[in-house]
Order: sequence, then structure tokens, then C-alpha cells
Amino acid sequence: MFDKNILITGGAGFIGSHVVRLMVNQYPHYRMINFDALTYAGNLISLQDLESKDNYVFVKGDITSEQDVRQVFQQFHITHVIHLAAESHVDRSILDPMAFIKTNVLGTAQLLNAAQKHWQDDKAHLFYHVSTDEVFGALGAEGKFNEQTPYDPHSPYSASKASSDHLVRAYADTYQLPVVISNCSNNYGSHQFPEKLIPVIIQNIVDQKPLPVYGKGENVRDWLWVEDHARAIDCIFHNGQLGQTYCIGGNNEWKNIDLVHQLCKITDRLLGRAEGNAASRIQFVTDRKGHDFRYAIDASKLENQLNWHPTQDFEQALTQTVKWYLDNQEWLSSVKSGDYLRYYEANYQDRI
Ligand code: NAD
Ligand code: TDX
Repeated sequence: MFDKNILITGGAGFIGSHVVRLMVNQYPHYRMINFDALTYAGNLISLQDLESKDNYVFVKGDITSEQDVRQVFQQFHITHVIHLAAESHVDRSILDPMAFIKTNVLGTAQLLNAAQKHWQDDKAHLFYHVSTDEVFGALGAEGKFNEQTPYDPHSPYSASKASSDHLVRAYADTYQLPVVISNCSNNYGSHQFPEKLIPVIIQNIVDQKPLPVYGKGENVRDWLWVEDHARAIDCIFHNGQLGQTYCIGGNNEWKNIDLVHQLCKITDRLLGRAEGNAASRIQFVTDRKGHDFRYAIDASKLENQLNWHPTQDFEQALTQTVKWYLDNQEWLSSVKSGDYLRYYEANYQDRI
């Protein structure tokens, strides 16, 4: 008998796999049900080390399917949800917005509906929605997003995440569903699908390919170590106040071009190549449509109220991240064997 039956959606993805590992290892008295459709971005190789654990179950299912969602709620008597499943890549959302609206908006609605229907008892429940800072839009050179920043999403991805945040709040207000939301900045670390900036650049350095930097590389992102994000989710899951939103960030802003130079330096060193080798292949390519200029998070609410703080020194964690990709080429080729290459070949000739 477990204290809680926690449905973690998207647990086979980048952040989800870190959250599942942390929760399974830290809380043997909770049962973690990893519910994932295993799209191109989901990969169970990332979780092989958990397969023999008694408090871990994988269920292949689609959050947009009423039947899949109903079945998992009934079979495992779900008491809590940590919802991460999503289409997560901005470039893909520009090419195929409907897939994002289906998964991120309808899928979230399907989960909310199931939770509302199944949680009619007086037991403790929680629906935790893991969201993004991109719902707040773009910053200029100054300022940071916080919990009071008005929503102003620009890409189909961020608009779909904003819609799902609104639905979560609507279920709280209308049906008193116990909810909490967090909005996090860009994550980096192991097991990130090689379509996002950091793994793309590392892999292209290894393969001696051009390093695609969108526009002039002046855009700024606030980078957080994925394991610090997983710790923040654990902290908010246990201590967050119902109905509240928490912004999560690394207080670690980098211009894309500076970050790419840093990755070139670290990767050349680890590969025993001459300094400047990788950087000579940086290529400024067509900018992303509607490219948000800058994201930065003020995480002081989470830091002051719940005592969470990012732990990692960026240079050390970035070096550890590069090492992980260099040591896990098998993982990379396995996750890339699907539709990743076809997608890039069809849409981004200048980036491969
Ligand atoms: P990811 O793309 O690596 O993983 C998404 C996972 O969801 C995959 O395992 C995929 O198989 C699964 N999935 C997709 N559609 C599904 C469906 N219909 N049913 C069930 N499972 C489905 O994403 P990520 O980068 O790990 O992001 C996880 C969550 O965190 C997302 O909600 C994202 O919006 C949010 N987020 C990400 C970042 C970041 O930097 N990556 C930052 C802030 C917030
Ligand atoms: O090849 C590239 N070259 C490049 O210059 C890629 C893939 C990206 N970029 C730029 C675009 C962005 O300014 O680098 C920056 C980071 O890009 P991504 O890694 O695609 O991340 P971003 O668009 O910022 O979104 C990420 O952070 C917030 C996640 O993908 C989202 O899921 C999360 O919500």
C-alpha cells in the first residue's frame, strides 16, 4: 500500500525523466506511474535504472485520449498528478501548431477533467502543472518575469502552454480542483532531445558540422540545471500553497552566441582538439520567426517562501553536461533514429 499514487505525465522526456528518478529514489512510500505516449521525444532508455523498483510503473498512454486517461486513473487510483507531457520545441510549433494545440491544450483539459471526476472524495489530492516562462512573452534588455507578469505568449508553443495554464486555473476556480503551477526558464543537462540548442551544438561539434546560431545570436536565455528544476518540483509538490504559481529560474542569463562559444571551448578541450576548432564552424542562420528576445526569471517567491535555491555552478554543470553527451553517443543515436533527421532534412537544410 502506497501513501500516494502519483501520475507523472511525460516521464520519458527530458525533464520528466529527472523528476521520475528523483521521486522514485527519494520516496519509496509513493508509487510513481510514468504515463507517456513515447513520441519522438520520449525514450525509456533514459529510465532503465528504475525498471526493477517496486514503486515505479510505466504506462504507455496518450493524454489526449479520454480512454487512456480514464483507465490509468481507475487502475492505479491516482491521487496526485505532476503534468509534464507536452510538445515542447518552439521550432516545431512554428511548423505544426495543431500538434501543440492538441497535446498541450486538449491533453491538459483531458487530464483536468479526469482528475475532477475521480477526486470526489475527501482525500488529499494535487494537480501540479509544469509550465514555462515563455507564457510571459519576451523581455527587453531590462527586467525579469515574476508571478505577477501578465501573460503575453508569442509562439504557438507558448500560446498552447498559456492556454493550459488558464485551464488549470479555471478548474481550480470552477470546481475547486487543488492545483499548483510552476513556470520555469530554459533547462540544460543530460537526456535532452538533440533538437534544443545545447545538445544540437554539442553534437554538431562532435560531428564537425556547422553550428547553427539563429539571427545574430543576441537573444538571451536564463539557464537552469535540470536537476535543480526537478528539486524545485519536489519542493513545490510538497510545500507549495494550493492555487499558487511559482516562477523557477537559475539567475543565469546568457546570450546565445556567448553560450555557444562556451560550449565550443569546453567540448574542444574534452575532445583534445585545438582551441578555436569548433568556433570556426559557427554559422549565423535564418532567425526563428517571432524569436523572443530575452527571458529572465525572478525566483524570489520560491526562494523566500519555500527555501529552494539553484545549487549548480554553471561552468561545472555545463562541463558535466557536455561530458554526458560525449559519453552517451549510443543514447543519442538511439533517440535520433526516429523522425528527428527527417524533420530537419525537410525543414532546416541550412542547419545540418
Ligand atoms: P520533452 O519534449 O523532452 O518531453 C515531453 C514528453 O512528453 C515526452 O516523453 C513525450 O513522449 C511526452 N508526450 C508528448 N505528447 C504526449 C501525449 N500526447 N501523451 C503522453 N505523453 C506525451 O519535454 P521537456 O523539455 O522535458 O519538457 C517537459 C515539460 O516542461 C513541458 O511541459 C514543457 O513545456 C515544460 N518546460 C520545459 C522547459 C525546457 O527547458 N525544456 C522549461 C520550462 C518548462
Ligand atoms: O539550433 C539552434 N540555434 C539557436 O540559435 C537552436 C535549436 C536554438 N537556437 C536559439 C533559439 C533560442 O533563442 O537558442 C535559444 C534556445 O533555443 P531552444 O533550445 O530551442 O529553447 P527555447 O526556444 O528557448 O525553449 C526552451 O525553453 C523553454 C524549451 O524548448 C521550452 O520547452 C521551454 O519551455
